[in-house]
Amino acid sequence: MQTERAIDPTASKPTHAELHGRDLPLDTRFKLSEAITQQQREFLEHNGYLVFSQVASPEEVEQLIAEGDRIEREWLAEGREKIFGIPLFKGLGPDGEPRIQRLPFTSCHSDFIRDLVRDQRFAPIRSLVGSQTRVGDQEKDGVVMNRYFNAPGTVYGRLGWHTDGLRDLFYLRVPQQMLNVGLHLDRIRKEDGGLRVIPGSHKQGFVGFLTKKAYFVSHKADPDEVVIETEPGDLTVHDGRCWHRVEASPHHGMRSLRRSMYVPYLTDEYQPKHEGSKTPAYHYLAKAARMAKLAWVKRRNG
Ligand SMILES: O=C(O)CCC(=O)C(=O)O
Ligand SMILES: [Fe+2]
Repeated sequence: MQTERAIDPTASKPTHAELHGRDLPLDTRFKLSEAITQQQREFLEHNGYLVFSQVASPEEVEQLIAEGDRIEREWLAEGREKIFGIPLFKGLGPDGEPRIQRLPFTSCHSDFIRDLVRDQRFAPIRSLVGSQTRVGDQEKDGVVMNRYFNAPGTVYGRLGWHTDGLRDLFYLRVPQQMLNVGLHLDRIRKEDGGLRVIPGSHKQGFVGFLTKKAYFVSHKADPDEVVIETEPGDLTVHDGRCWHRVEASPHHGMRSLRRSMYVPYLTDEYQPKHEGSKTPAYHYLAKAARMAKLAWVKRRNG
C-alpha cells in the first residue's frame, strides 16, 4: 500500500537546471559550453539525441552555404559523378537547372569547412564520441552536405525511416553506438518538414532494428516521433541506432530548401577512401532509383 506523503507547501518546483536529463521536455534546446553537462549526457542516454542552439554564427552559416555552392559549381563544371566512390545525388532545381543534392567529402574541397569542424568549440561534442577522435575527412562519406528540396526534378526531397546501423546488421550484431553530429543551415519548423526521431529507439533490441519499419521505404509519421526544429547554426547529435527520417517540405522551389551538414568524428580503425575506392553496393540501387525518377521527369516535360 502506498503511504501518503504530506505536501510541503514551501517546496518549490525544481528549476530546469535541477531536473534530471530524462525528465526534461523532448523539445529541450541546450546551450553548448566548455563541457557536456551531466544533464545533457542523461538526456542523450535516455532519448538518443540532443539539440544545441546556435553553435555556428550567422556568418559561418553563410560561408558554409557559399562553400557548398562553390563546390557544387566546380563538380558540375567538371562533370563529376562520384567522389572517392560515393555517387553525387544529381537532380534538377526549380528552373530545371542541374543541382547536386548530396555533397560528400566537402572538407577535402574546402579549407573553411576543414578548419571549422576542427574548431575548439566542438571539443565537448567530440568527447561524447570518445576520448580520442579524428575528423573522417576522407573516410565513410566524409563531411556531407545535404540539400533537400521540393521540385519536379528533385532526387532528394525526403529520406525514409532508417537507422544508421545497417552495416552492423549485415554482420548480424546489434549496432554499436554511433553519434551523428549535424550542423543545420536553415530555419526549419514542424510545418516545414525536416528531421523526425523516435526518442529512446536506440535502446531497442536486434529485432527492432530489423523489423520496426521498412528501411527507407516507409515515410509515415509515427505517433512517438519528435520533430527536431532548427535555427541556422544549430547543432544536433543523434544516436545512429535511433529510428529517424527526413520529412518532405510542403513548400515548393527554394522555399523548401533544407541544408544539413554531417561531420564524422571517428574512433575506429582509420579507413581512408581515394579516387579508386569502390562504390558501396547499396549506392547502386539508390542511384538507379534517382536516374529512373529523372528520366520520368524529362519524358513528362517532353
Ligand atoms: O539531414 C538530416 O538531418 C539527416 C540525414 C540522415 O539521416 C542520413 O543521411 O542518414
Ligand atoms: Fe540517418
